[in-house]
Amino acid sequence: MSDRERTFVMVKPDAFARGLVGEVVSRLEDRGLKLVGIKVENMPRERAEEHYGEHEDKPFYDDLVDFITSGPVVPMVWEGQDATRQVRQMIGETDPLEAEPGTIRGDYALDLGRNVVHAADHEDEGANEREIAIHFDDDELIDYDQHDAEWLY
Ligand code: RTP
Ligand code: MG
Repeated sequence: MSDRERTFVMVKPDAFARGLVGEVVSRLEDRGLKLVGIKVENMPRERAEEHYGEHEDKPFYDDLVDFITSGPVVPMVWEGQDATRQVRQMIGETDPLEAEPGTIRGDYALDLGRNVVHAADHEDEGANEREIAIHFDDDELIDYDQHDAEWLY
């Protein structure tokens, strides 16, 4: 399908600490998205600065980098039709007070900083390629047929 795409998503340290990794993964699986890359790590500060480079001049930038490097994160790559827009919609607004109940942030986020999950911005054309390349080597992303599971049964 021509409009299948890969999108970058990451469980933030607040959600990792609260045991919400499975919840986030489960919601994306339930939506029919295909997991092609996942790891757990303490993000090096240099990479966090690159990841949030677009916010370098914002007053909250230092706090943002401090937060994202404060504990383990789970960077992931998910694939699907219009995956970037789907995921952004599922995540909800940045500020949990604005995020609709039923979205991941609307159901779990504590405040603007501790908002559970990051996802590439669908309005930012190159965001996915850039963020995937920042966090994953090519050989960490795998190819497989999502529905080719007859051997299971
Ligand atoms: P993210 O990049 O983390 O997925 O979040 P987002 O696209 O929904 O929001 P973005 O504008 O990219 O902001 C990145 C993160 O910075 C924090 N933030 N703080 N104090 C503030 O006014 C403020 N604004 C944004 C949030 O934690 C947001 O997720
Ligand atoms: Mg953003």
